[in-house]
Amino acid sequence: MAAQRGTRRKVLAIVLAGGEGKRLMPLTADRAKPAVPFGGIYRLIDFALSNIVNSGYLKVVVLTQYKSHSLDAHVTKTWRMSTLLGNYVAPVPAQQRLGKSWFSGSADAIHQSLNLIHDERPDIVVVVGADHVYRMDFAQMVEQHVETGAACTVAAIRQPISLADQFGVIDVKQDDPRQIREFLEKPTDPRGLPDSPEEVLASMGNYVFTADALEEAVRADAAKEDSKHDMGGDIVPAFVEQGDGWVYDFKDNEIAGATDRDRGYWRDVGTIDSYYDAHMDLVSVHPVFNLYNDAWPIYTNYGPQPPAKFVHGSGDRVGHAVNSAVSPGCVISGSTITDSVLSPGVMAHSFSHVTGSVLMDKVGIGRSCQIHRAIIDKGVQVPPGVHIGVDHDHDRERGFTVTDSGLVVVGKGTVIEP
Ligand code: ADQ
Repeated sequence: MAAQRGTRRKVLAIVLAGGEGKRLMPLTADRAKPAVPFGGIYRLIDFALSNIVNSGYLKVVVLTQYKSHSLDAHVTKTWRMSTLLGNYVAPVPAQQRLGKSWFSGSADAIHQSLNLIHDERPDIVVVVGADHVYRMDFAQMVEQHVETGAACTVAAIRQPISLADQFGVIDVKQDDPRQIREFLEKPTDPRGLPDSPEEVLASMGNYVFTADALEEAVRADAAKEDSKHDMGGDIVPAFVEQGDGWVYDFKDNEIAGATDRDRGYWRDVGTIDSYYDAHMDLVSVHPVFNLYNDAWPIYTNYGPQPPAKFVHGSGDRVGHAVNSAVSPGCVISGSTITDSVLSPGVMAHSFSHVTGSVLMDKVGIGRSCQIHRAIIDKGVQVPPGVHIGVDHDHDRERGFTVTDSGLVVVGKGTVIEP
């Protein structure tokens, strides 16, 4: 089976994990975007890495750059594999550089790491981003890449035209919809699809390359002074110009155990709003994204934790949670949690209500608190009686981030006055 899926070719996977994630501030104030916690027990990068490993690719390098300490720690702790069979998931920091500068863009990150490709001598290189929530079998994309004889294949999904300026937008050839006619990185004036004017075909930031072609392309790009050395902005358009850019349509990707609801699910969690919405996709009664599909597991590591516990609190109030994901190590004592995602070690006390919120590791909620549509970062302690997300002016006065849509983010290290 594995050989029929194109995996007989030697494949190296490269994860681009250097993104700064400015639009996720303050969650990225002291961690790289791929290390941002997600879904209670995961980090964003766990989705890309789980997809790679479940696709059968076990030689993986993770190119890191910005504030990479917690990312390195997570990758090393969670993803260390037996080297007996020559398998590895290796974080490679930006220090391994050719010139004086740090990586300037994702293509430069690959250029500076060409020695890794030389060491491994793969036929095919799969390059993926590290900040999306989805399941994808890359072996099916590699199979198409080999079948078409492409040098560069780009995974694509339809997205609303209003989001086109966040994506690489693909226009395909009329006579062969698998060939890219034009690739525009983050266009401000995009054209809709002929059969659906309100949508564009967007690059998912996942690519398959023939190894030699990738090396040649990043070398040529490195020599260009006017290049931003960006995979989406420079490398893919260069392949398209040569008539060698192909599309892999994500809707053709079949995942074992997928449900009708979560088939084809893909979320770019680049902004606070999309990060929050992707959490809400997890906790609805019939989840839009189903974490419970053990045919395609999402792997992670959160250390030893006791089971979550729900207990009577003061005044015999019943501690309970509904439409919520509650991680191990949480204690819900006499408080009510609804439509929320709790990371390990959250402690919530009596008479408190938490609704539509994301609470990260070891957040403490004192007695009689009201927390509404809030994202509270690791370790923040909310003193008794405090309201968050109830009065946005007051939230801003206390230094919390409030988005246009009314989400409140309380960053790591915030001290909240009682
Ligand atoms: P963006 O995500 O905006 O668009 P970019 O910021 O380059 O592009 O990030 C792509 C990936 O590379 C991310 O996973 C990021 O963490 C990583 N990265 C960025 N700079 C890096 C560096 N110097 N070293 C290592 N890793 C780095 C991209 C594509 C679009 C596509 C969207 C899909 O450019 O065409 O539509 O992804 O979300």
